[in-house]
Amino acid sequence: MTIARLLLTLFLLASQLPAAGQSTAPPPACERSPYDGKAEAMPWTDRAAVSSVAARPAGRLLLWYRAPARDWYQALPIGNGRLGAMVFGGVADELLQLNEDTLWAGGPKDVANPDALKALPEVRKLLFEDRNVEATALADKSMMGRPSRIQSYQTLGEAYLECPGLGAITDYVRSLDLDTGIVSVAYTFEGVRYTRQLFASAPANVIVARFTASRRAAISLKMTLKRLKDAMVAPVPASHNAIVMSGQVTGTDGAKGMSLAAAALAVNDGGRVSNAGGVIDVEGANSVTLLITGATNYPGLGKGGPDTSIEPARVCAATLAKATSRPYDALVAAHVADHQRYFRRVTLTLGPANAGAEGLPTNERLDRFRKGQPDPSLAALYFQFGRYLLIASSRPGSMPANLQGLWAWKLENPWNADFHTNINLQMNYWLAEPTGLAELHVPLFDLMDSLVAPGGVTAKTQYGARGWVVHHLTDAWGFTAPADGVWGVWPMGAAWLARHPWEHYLYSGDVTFLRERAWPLMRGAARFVLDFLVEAPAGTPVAGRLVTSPSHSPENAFFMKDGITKTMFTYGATMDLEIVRDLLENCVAASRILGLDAAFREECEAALKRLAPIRISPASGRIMEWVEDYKEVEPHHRHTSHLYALHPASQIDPVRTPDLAEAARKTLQARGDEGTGWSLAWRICFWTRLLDGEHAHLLLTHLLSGKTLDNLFDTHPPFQIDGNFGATAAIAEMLLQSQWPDASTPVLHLLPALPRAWPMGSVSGLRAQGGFDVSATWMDGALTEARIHSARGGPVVVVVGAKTLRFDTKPGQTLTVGPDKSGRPQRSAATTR
Ligand code: FUC
Repeated sequence: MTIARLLLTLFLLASQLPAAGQSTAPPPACERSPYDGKAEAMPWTDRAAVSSVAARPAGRLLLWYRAPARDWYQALPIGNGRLGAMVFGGVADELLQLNEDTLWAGGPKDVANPDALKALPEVRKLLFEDRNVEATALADKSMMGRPSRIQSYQTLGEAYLECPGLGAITDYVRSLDLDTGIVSVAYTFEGVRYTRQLFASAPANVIVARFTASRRAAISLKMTLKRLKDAMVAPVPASHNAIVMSGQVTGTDGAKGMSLAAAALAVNDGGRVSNAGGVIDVEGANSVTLLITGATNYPGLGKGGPDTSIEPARVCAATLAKATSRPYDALVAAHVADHQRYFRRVTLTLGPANAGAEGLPTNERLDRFRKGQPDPSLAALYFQFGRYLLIASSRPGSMPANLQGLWAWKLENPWNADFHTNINLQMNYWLAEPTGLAELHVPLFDLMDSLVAPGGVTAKTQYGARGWVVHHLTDAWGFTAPADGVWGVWPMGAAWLARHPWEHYLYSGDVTFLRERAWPLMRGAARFVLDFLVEAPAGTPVAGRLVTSPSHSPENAFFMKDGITKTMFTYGATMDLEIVRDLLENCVAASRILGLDAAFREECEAALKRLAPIRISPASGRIMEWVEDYKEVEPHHRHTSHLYALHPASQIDPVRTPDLAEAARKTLQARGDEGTGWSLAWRICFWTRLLDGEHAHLLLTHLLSGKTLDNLFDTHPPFQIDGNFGATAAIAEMLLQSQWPDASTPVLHLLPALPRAWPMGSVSGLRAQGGFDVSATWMDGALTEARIHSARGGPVVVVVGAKTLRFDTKPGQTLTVGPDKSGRPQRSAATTR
């Protein structure tokens, strides 16, 4: 090297060093401030210098990376339905952002607005007279909930960890194995291979973090718990190895809410552990298992305000004591068995395989996909990730999955990470039945049960109606009134939700469930609707027919006939009419099956005869979104509410209603192929129902390349989990659709929307309405064999390509449907499994 070169190199090196007195290195993790929630993605810096060319770890269904997460959107989620963590995977500085799914600010309140009932006739009159602006002002003044805002779901806090690692780190790898529900981190430092395994155990109710190393006595770490406000950490009295963080939340309104606690305990093999100052300090251990848990004094859905008899710190202590009594091997074995009980019900391979892509770290694989490289198995991974997320965020007894599942790092999260009921909450559960996770649907029914009483008060107070109502959002405290703005005056939330327990019945055929849980929910939602419907007066386009009023097509605005005035407020928006039809038809079917409530059934039937129909615009050939053929303010609006009839309901389909299906296609074409994450997921479902696998796949490609973060979370933006769940359901529907419309003969459509991009593949364990379990393989875009297991027996129609096959099944029987010599499917002998 010449002297000049040497000088230049020295200069360049020096210019990269911090100036004297100025340090750019972040402090060690335990000394950092807790997060203030301001930065968009919760950044994180690991002091270790990581470089890695590590090979892909073993495991078929992996998200994996060669560097620690630099922000929350790269961190990996674990959860047991109740407790969740985002694992950053730092070497010297590790961060676990923690959640407990009941941790909401606020409390129960009677929020119904008594002025609404008086204003209702006037609001309706104004809307029927096309005086929408005046109607908006009056509704804004007299119909909004009191208050009209809810409080946020909040983070539990963070666990900060420090480990040795200030030096060169090689062969770093972190991964999430969807099949085991375990996040692993491994790296080499000073000749020692360090490994961590982290998981959220449902059986033990704790988050487990296990630290091991290739050399004895090599594990040293420090760990503490923090929260931006409302909580303090301390050592657990009379313990040397446990810490507890306790506090009480405050809302944005300053009101004190529920109490919370998080606690951690270290179980070491060798070395020493202490807990001075609320920091767990482990030195020279052979291995360490950290157990972390959290609790609140939330009393349960629908059970009033915080329960002062519950002491969250004590609950945490009891949980940790129980978990500590089990050796690590037993904890991990119980977790894996519990996770796989759900996860392994469905397998999916989509080909052709792309070994190059599959061997890449997930972020690089996504980058390649964004550049247009085909990668069918990325869609299969995304599908299984969606199932993983539901298993991790919605378990029997837990809260339902909210807008972020249960992973949220702020005190005030986007849209409060609430339960949005004008699409998002419902979308979260579209995958539950078809992808073999029916039990995980139950938290939604628990939430619905808890809304019947407050929703009944709102129905009576605001509309003088029977039954129960929910508007466009709810929270952990039974909020059911209109929220946020006049677009919140949309009393169709309960009516839409009522589709869910009905579908749970359709998939299982469980009449006891239908009678005991579904029917009361459906009937109550329908009673509200029956009382809410009004006859459209003379002079309106649907004069003499029943319509909803007031009404919105969530959350789209239109120009009034003057072409200038913008409004969202109306009567009889098409989506409402479709939801009402769906609910009343389902109630008629359910009451017949149950042999119950004949008088009520007749009421439903009478209303159905008078309900305003879905209409096709003579001008555009599209499904009309409103009662008049108004022009949308945003033609590409993210909601496509007026296609509810196509999906999730089954009022429109290409075979039975070809004209409406064609109008739906035109509607979708006009809405375009761009949208938020969840919006694309819904559009994939629509195209799938139109049996257009190519268009469905195009939008799935947009979702994966444009609305998917490095950790495969869906982004609105920001992160919103509905898109993950909705697209998972859509992929299932590309492979299998089932309808049991009149609850007599289920119809199963095999490979209804298979795109050319997936010419070969196999799926097992998908569920179909009528109690069927379906597996299929295909090659060159055509079915090679399907096995259809019937749990309940009974007739079934199977559609494959152009063929329609009819079978009578016995309970427990498996049908095999395969191709004949010409490659077309035919019926073969029914066999018993
Ligand atoms: C609906 C959507 C928004 C967002 C919010 C949580 O209101 O219109 O895009 O997803 O829910």
